[in-house]
Amino acid sequence: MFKTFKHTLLSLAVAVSCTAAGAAAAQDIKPRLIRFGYGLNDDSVQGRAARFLAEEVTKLSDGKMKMRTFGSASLGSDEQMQNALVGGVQEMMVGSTAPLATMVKEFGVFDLPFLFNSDKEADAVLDGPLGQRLLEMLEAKGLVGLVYWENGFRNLTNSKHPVVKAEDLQGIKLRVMQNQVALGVFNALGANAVPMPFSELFTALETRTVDGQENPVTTIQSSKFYEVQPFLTITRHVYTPWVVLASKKWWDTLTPDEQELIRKAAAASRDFERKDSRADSEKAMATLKQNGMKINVVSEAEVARMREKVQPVVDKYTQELGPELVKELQDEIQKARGQ
Ligand code: TK8
Repeated sequence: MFKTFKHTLLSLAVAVSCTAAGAAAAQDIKPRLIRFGYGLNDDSVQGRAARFLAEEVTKLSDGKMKMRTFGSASLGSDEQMQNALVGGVQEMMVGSTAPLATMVKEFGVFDLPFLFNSDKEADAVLDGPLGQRLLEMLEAKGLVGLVYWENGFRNLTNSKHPVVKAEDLQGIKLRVMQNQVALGVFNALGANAVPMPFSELFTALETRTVDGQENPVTTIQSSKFYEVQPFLTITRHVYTPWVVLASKKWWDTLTPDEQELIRKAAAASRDFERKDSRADSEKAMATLKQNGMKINVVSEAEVARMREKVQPVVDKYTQELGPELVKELQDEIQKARGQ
């Protein structure tokens, strides 16, 4: 009897160690091709981070999973790619939060002006419970939100004259991102706001279909807007995040190991991208100056006047987006500010 017991124990131990070794050696990862699209050109923060992400996926999967990156909106504008992901005809992308607001209106909170003061505050809110909850809201719409990259604090450029005060925006045809909040805010500031996909923007500026636009300095530099926009006003009016997205239809076909791998690679890309974006901002400012842009920084007193001007539309959109959500966002920013 003792012998049988010992034998049973032994075979149990063998069985347990076999399963453990098997799971560690061969994760459930299949050969996959992932198409990853983005709107900026290859030589941009987005391009560099996309290549980093692709390499990370290769590394973690021992080359089984391959990511092909497509820049310059060659797979479509942010909106078009979002739809392709929902339809399951494209696997992944990165794009701004603004056009996501047409699917999950709450993403419009990031277009409310003058909320964040620093990238530290933005990181804390985005990586905190509120940012994560917004990502989860995408699932019901057919998208998996993985991580936030930094697009950054937006500034104004135009081809007419320096913008020193809000009144200088009067009559300026200004391209804005495609959602109600962005449109309402810039109209309230006195501009003539024109919603348009980013992919059409350079040509629109060049042909003077629009007079101006707003984007972080990294994008103004990498998209060469300085060639067609002599005036830059540092306003930092909005902090726009980018979201790395996967098609839910496609995501559901992945094994848990594959999903975890993509999540891990995405988290690494976020850290890489934010660091790169912040370093690149300083370089971009220098390049813009060298290329002859006339740069002014809007004064604090003027920001206060702009805030006053937009307050009625901020109140209106706060009601539409959800007063509790906006309050929570403001509280989280305050908390991050105190730390
Ligand atoms: C790139 C856009 C861009 C955004 C915009 O596809 O639309 O102005 O700032 O980064 O997402």
